[in-house]
Amino acid sequence: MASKPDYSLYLVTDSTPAILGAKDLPDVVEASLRGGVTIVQYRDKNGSREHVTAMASKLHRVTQKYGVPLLINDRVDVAVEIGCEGVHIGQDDMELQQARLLLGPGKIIGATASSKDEALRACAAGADYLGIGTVYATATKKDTKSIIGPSGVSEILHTLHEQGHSSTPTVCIGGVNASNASTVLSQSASPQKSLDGIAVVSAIIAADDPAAASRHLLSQVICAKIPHVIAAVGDKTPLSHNMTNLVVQNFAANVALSIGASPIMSNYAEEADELADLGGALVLNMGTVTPEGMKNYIQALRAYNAAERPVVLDPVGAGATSVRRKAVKTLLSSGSFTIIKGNQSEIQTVHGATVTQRGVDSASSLSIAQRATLVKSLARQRGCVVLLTGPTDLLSDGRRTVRVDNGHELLGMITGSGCTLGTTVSAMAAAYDTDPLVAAVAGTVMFGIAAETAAGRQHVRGPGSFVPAFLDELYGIRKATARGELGWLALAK
Ligand code: 3NM
Ligand code: MG
Repeated sequence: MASKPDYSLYLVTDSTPAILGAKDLPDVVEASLRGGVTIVQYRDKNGSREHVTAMASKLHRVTQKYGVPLLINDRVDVAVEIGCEGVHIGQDDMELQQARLLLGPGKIIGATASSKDEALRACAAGADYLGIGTVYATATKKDTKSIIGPSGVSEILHTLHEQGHSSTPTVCIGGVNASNASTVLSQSASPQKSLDGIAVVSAIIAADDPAAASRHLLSQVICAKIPHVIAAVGDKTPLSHNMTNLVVQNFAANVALSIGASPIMSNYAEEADELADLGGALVLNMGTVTPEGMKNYIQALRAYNAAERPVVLDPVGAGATSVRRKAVKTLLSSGSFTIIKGNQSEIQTVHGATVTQRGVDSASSLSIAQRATLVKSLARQRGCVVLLTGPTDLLSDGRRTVRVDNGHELLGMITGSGCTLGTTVSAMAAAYDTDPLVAAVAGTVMFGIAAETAAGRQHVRGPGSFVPAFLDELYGIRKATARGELGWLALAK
């Protein structure tokens, strides 16, 4: 678990009957992990050392299966004994530095902060992240110091930014649930610093269906990050280097400009080394495959991989011919991709190229659940984000799987809408390179909402008038977001 922890959806456990009920804690934790929980804290204030150690080992086996860190509340000795990923220390618990000595430098140590002073002290003592709260009054923890609300969270975030701790991850805790998660995330955020995620106990542990509750909370966290991604594109004007087919070059460049990116349509890979150093992203669009084109793709892929910049693969028509199937295999074995985007048959082909025994049936129409399994499986195999487009778009990084229901059928009646979505997510991934899944979701949601809004304009009568209206709406969303107006986000499905 060398990669940076993801604090998007932080589950804190509770074993008391009032919250856990008659359920089995490891079962509940496993269900929550299936639903997308990204980090788990085992919290048991009353259990004996034997019980806590045994349960911690059990939970660790579960979290390891999902590649998610397990932290232990307070009991540093237990964390040391079972070798889990870290601890969470409250203000009344063992000193942070002492915990660091016992755990060593590689482990995660989080701290609770209910005020600016506590937050700054914890940062100075070397906390890896902060749990900020109590946001809302909660029956789960009755001895909370103060209820600070979203405005209190916002003040602490502001102080952290001012005092040079912008990079310390933060979650908020206390009474956070599906009905207020979006509110606390948006109301506490500023362009300088926003929460990395939410920490919850009862919203998941006491839920009838912990997996569904987790999925719902996770989509709210991801949704709340969308404006930051879109704003980052506007601020950074990232290069979107497209190696794409002639049919869509013009449209893709216009889409890139509308969302605030800087397009370059260059199919000549000799330029790729220099372009890769400009901090942008590459789109490899297989729309027209030729032997010469493949050489260029591979050279550019290697240049962007070497520069550690995002690469989007758009395997257009991947299953259509043996030439394209072979091209996909060659590209997959020539480097790594950040995002693979395609329709169902393209993604099935890419998946088949990886696991070989699968046949390709472009006519088969998978259910949403089957498509979710497909994107997750391919994302795991390739270690990247997979975006499967359709009336419902499905995205996964292998751990978190998200559906997006925005879009409009007119997108299917114009040329290059899929290709330009590739361009869009490349710009998002370039500007927001800490989390390519969130970047891809942001691009997909922005694209879909722009299409819906454009299609609803009075002057739009069909595909012809739709295209310019669509560009206008992409531009409109970007401008509104830069002004902090997020009404459009309410349309996200
Ligand atoms: N710490 P629920 S509030 C464990 O404010 C904990 O530091 C808090 O439970 C703090 O999500 C809390 O059920 C309990 O409200 C949060
Ligand atoms: Mg504590």
